[in-house]
Amino acid sequence: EVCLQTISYDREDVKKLFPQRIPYSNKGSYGKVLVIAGSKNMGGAAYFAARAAYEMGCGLVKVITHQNNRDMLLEKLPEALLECYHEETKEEEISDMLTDVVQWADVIACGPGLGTSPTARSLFETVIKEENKPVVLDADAINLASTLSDNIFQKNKILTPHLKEMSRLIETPVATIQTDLMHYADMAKPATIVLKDARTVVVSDEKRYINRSGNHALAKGGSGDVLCGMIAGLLARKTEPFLAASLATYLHGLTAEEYVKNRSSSSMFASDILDMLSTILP
Ligand code: NPW
Ligand code: AMP
Ligand code: MG
Repeated sequence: EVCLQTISYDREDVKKLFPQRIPYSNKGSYGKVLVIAGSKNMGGAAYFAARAAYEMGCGLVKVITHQNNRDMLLEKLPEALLECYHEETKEEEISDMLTDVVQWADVIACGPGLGTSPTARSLFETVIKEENKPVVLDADAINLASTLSDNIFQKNKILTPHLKEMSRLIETPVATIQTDLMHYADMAKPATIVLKDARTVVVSDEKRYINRSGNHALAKGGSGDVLCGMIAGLLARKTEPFLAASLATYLHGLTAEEYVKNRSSSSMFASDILDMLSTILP
C-alpha cells in the first residue's frame, strides 16, 4: 500500500493558497456557479450555499430552486440569478432549462435542502451525468445517491457527507466509520471526499488532509450548506478539487474560531459563518 502524506494548514498557508484577484478582470474571470438547492420547506440551504459561493469570490451564482424560495432569495441575495420550478412544472421544461444552465456553469453544487421529491431526483440524475466540470454533491444529493446503483465516485465529483450521510452511502454504521475516517473516505476514490465530523478529513486520489480548525459553534443547522457553497466558489476560481475542498474546510473552521473570540459559541448561526468570511479571507 502506498503511504500518502497527510497535510494540514495554518493561517499563513491561506495567504499562499487562496486565489488572487486580478486588477484587470471582470466577473467572467472568477467563474460561474450553479447551485441546485432548497425545496418547498427548506429555503435557507439554497441561500447559505449560494451566498457562500459569492463570499469566496466567484463571479456569478445561479440558483435552481422551488418557487417557494423565490421571494426570500430575491430579498436576501439579489445578486443571485434564479430559475424556479413548482409542482406543475413539466419534467420536459425542467430538463430543457437544466441542459442550458449546466452548459452555462463552470461548477455545479447540488443537494443542500434539495429534498428527495421526483423533481429533486430528476435534477440530481441529470447533474451526475456531467463529467467535464466539477460537481459538488452534498446533503440530499448524497441521500439520493444512496438509493441509486450508479457509481458516483468519479474524478470530477466532490462529495461532502457528514457521518450519517456517509453511513447511508456506503451502508456502514456510523460507529464503524468513526473508528477510521480515512479508511472509509478512501472508498470514494477517485472522487474527492470531505468526510465531515468535529475533525473533518478530505481525501482525493493522491492527497489526504486532516482539518484542525473550527469548533462546536459549527454544530448547527445550515453549517454544512455553507461549506458546500464555499467549495463550489473556490472551484469556480479554478482551484483544483482537493485544494478547494480542503482549503474551504479550513476557512469554514476559522470563521468559528474568530467568532468565539468575543461571542458565545452557542450563538453562532450559519449566517454568522457567511458574515465572518470577509474578515478572514486574504
Ligand atoms: P443523531 O441525532 O446524533 O443521531 P440528516 P440533516 C447525525 C438540509 N438543511 N457524527 C445526527 O444524528 C440539509 O442540507 C437545511 C455523528 C444528526 O441529527 C439536508 O438537505 C436547512 N452523527 C436536509 O436539511 C438547515 C452525525 O445525522 C443527523 C454527524 C437534512 O440534513 C438544516 C442529521 O442528518 C440542514 O442543513 C456526525 N458528525 N453529523 C435549512 N434551513 O434550509 C450528523 N449526524 O438526517 O441527514 O439531516 O443533516 O439535517
Ligand atoms: P452539516 O451536518 O452538513 O450541517 O455539516 C456540519 C459542519 O459543521 C461540518 O463542516 C462539520 O465539520 C462542522 N461541525 C459540526 N460539529 C462540529 C464540531 N463539534 N466541531 C467542529 N466542527 C463541527
Ligand atoms: Mg449538511
